[in-house]
Amino acid sequence: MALLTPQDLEGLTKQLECNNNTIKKATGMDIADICKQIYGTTLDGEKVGIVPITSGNGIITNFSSSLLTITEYFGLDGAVTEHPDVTGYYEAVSSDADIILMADDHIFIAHNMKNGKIATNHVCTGVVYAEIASRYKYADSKDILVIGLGRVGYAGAQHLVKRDFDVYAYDPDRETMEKARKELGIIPYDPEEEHKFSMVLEATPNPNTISEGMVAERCLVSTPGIPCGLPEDIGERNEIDLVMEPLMIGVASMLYAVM
Ligand code: NAD
Ligand code: 2YJ
Ligand code: MG
Repeated sequence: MALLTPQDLEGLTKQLECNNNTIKKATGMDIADICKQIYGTTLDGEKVGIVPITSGNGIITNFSSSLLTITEYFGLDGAVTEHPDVTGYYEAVSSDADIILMADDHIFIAHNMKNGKIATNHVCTGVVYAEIASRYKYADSKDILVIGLGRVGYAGAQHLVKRDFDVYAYDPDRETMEKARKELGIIPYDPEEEHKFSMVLEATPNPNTISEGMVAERCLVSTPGIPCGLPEDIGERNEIDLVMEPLMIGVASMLYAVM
């Protein structure tokens, strides 16, 4: 699994604001509106305990401080615990945090201590980027393309099927495709096929996953995938609205998910 790097997390607030503007122009809603629509919840100054975790590859520089930035961006009362791991968890719970945020190399969770709700970053990221793509103002049909059906893309595809879109999907892994066809009812998409979509969710860890034959001239590419799957020249030749940010949009979705 791809780990975030400190470089990915530089200039996050600027990236978040820039993406929020794109989302507003493309959907008429901002990130908070989109999250409210998905989960039917609101945020109200909750106390958030952010616990650094040292296991596996260890602390990622800027990770906890980025989580603090996003809690503050949404008007929450965030704090990074002084100690990591179990001691940090004890600190956060003892200081009466409403929500705990913490991540190791495998999973990143938000846990609401007051109502018991728990959410993972991979599911919440898939769902929010899918929802953003699906709300494209200039969409020419209900067809939507999902590229990559891993932890993030699968959750996104599932959300879109539930929302009654015509969900086409591609993943090079045959078993994954078969599972998504059987369990979700996605329409298998062949990347060699000429079918231009105006809404695309890309959730792979690879670059250049999007080709010219996939995108309509006016298109929204919504992608949590790092690095970006959209080649620059394709973006320039077509009128593509690009939503792409390494952490904060997914975290916003987690916070609303546990309210
Ligand atoms: P994963 O490894 O579970 O899944 C990736 C999937 O992409 C796999 O099924 C793989 O077969 C598929 N894939 C690879 N190349 C492809 C191609 N050319 N076309 C179609 N599919 C292809 O990974 P994940 O946990 O789902 O994460 C996906 C990406 O999203 C990673 O880059 C991860 O770092 C990133 N991510 C970003 C955020 C964020 O907030 N921006 C949050 C979570 C994950
Ligand atoms: O506390 C820290 O600084 C680190 N333990 C954070 C680790 C962050 N984890 C990741 O970046 C992994 N990709 C897991 C996230 C799962 C969601 N894709
Ligand atoms: Mg994100």
